[in-house]
Amino acid sequence: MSATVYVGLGSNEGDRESHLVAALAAISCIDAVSVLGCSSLYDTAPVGPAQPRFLNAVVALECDLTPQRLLCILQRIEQDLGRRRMQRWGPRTIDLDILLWDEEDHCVVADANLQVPHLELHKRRFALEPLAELAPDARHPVLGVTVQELLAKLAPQDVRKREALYWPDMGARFPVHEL
Ligand code: A4P
Ligand code: MG
Repeated sequence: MSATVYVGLGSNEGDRESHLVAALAAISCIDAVSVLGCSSLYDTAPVGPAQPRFLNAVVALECDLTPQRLLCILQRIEQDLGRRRMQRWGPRTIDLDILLWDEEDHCVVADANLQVPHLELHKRRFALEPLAELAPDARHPVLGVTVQELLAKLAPQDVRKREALYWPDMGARFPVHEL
């Protein structure tokens, strides 16, 4: 059964926008996945250890894969784009996180290597702000509140919308959740 899946993208090494665009291009080539929408780009202060600022975005996907299969493919894309896993939460060319899985059977995943919703999602303005562009009314299946309700409760964080050079402008046209 097809699911609507929200994936967070982050980069804080090298040409950050090019890494996000390359990841989006690779995601759009995955069999059984189609891209429904992209948020704007956000320039964000790092959460966790001191490191360069991130560029973050969220994409909405229609996906006929299992969560584990999608994770495996996203990790392969991270590797192909030069991601080296050295320090947890450390600088990276690209990080791809499955944020929400909007489908009856899989909306909560609690495997050793995969937790969906992403365990930090509700604390992170750098993920929730772009997600709210695409799916303000999507409900966090564990906390039982919507994305915009989570955002309303969150303390301010340094998250600034940024003009895109190459990243597509697909978010403003529709909230994906209403499709
Ligand atoms: N994993 C479990 N659940 C998921 C999921 N829902 N999506 C596992 C993707 N992966 C998931 O991730 C470690 C392991 O998480 C994976 O092997 C996978 O099995 P990783 O990408 O290897 O390492 P990481 O990203 O350094 O660790 P982690 O815990 O995933 O960190 P996060 O949550 O990705 O946070 N500040 C700003 N402003 N913007 C950012 O994008 N990102 C991080 C990293 C920290 N601070 C940031 C940002
Ligand atoms: Mg990660």
